[in-house]
Amino acid sequence: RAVLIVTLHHPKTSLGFIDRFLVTTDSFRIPSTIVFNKSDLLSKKDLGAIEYISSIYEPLGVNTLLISALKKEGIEEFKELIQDQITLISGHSGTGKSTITNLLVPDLDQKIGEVSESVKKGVHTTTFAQMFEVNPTTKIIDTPGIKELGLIGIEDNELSDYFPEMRALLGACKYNNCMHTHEPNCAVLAAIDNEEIAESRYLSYLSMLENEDRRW
Ligand SMILES: Nc1nc2c(ncn2[C@@H]2O[C@H](COP(=O)(O)OP(=O)(O)OP(=O)(O)O)[C@@H](O)[C@H]2O)c(=O)[nH]1
Ligand SMILES: [Zn+2]
Repeated sequence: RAVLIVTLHHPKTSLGFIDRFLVTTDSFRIPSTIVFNKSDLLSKKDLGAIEYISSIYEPLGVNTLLISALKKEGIEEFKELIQDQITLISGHSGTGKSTITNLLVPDLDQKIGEVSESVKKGVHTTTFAQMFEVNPTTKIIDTPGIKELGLIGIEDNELSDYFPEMRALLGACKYNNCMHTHEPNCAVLAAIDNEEIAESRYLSYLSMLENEDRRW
């Protein structure tokens, strides 16, 4: 499983970044979970935003979890999620990956970086991926904070295969080489009109198509 640690603030994680991550994990058929960390910092409005984001991703088979590593809230659910598996933990620098790893692997004192006030993107304290044993059947791989996530080796014409809601419409467009951008009788464009596909997801798709190197 791949877990993406997401924070709304300090640092802010964009939907585009989430979508890039999910395209990558989907292309490797790795089940993914979005974990919202730093719940202790969230306002009512923020909680509404998280509910909205969850409502986009849950129907796509990406489950979501709200935790506070600082207040140790939601950690039991997190442990259940990763039990008896190898889990890749990813996310922007400063989202709390090291703090979470420390909670899961008690006899470990990983260096926890301060999120720098000026940059708000955090300083890189984890510089290479490390595997830790939570218990004999449960391991986590803590990856360095990622600022840019490249989608290596995905061709334009296969990109929509890694968006589950577009994949579900495979063969439904008039043209079988449809890129879902302007073509007549495009099932994806129709689904966006019907609000069956979230606009933010489609915008991420377009942005990934536009950016040759597929970086944010
Ligand atoms: N308020 C709050 N702060 C948190 C929480 N979890 C982590 N932090 C703080 O966020 C900062 C960054 O945490 P780290 O665990 O170093 O983040 P990281 O994702 O490992 O960062 P890199 O190692 O740079 O990739 C630290 O100051 C933590 O104390 C949380 O749940 N709430
Ligand atoms: Zn189409």
